[in-house]
Amino acid sequence: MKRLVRSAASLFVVAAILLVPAASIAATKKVTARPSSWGPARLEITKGSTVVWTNPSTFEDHSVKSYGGWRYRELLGPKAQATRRFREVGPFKYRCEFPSTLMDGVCDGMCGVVKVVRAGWPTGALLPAAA
Ligand SMILES: [Cu+2]
Repeated sequence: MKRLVRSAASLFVVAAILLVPAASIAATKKVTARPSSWGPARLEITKGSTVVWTNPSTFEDHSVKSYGGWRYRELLGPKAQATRRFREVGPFKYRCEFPSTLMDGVCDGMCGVVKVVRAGWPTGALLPAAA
């Protein structure tokens, strides 16, 4: 019985360690439209996280338009925001159409990328000790 309690307790510890990273890593990150760039232009998030693009301007229009193999387009009018949850791993490139240019797959101007990576162990995580 004592042995059963102990293994149940260690199972609980292992379950707690496995559950915490998944729950704590997916997050919501903000990207701000500046007059001619994104802040930050390069964002790394974990799979399942959400990006919120915001336009703080009261008079400028921006847009979030995908390129390079995925489809997304939202107009970001003054004070507007656009939200997307990223469920797949990969680089997701986008640009604002005012202003940026796209030539031969290369963006110049107001360009950004969301790099989505798999959720991993948080820094300093303790691995369960071998039995
Ligand atoms: Cu813009």
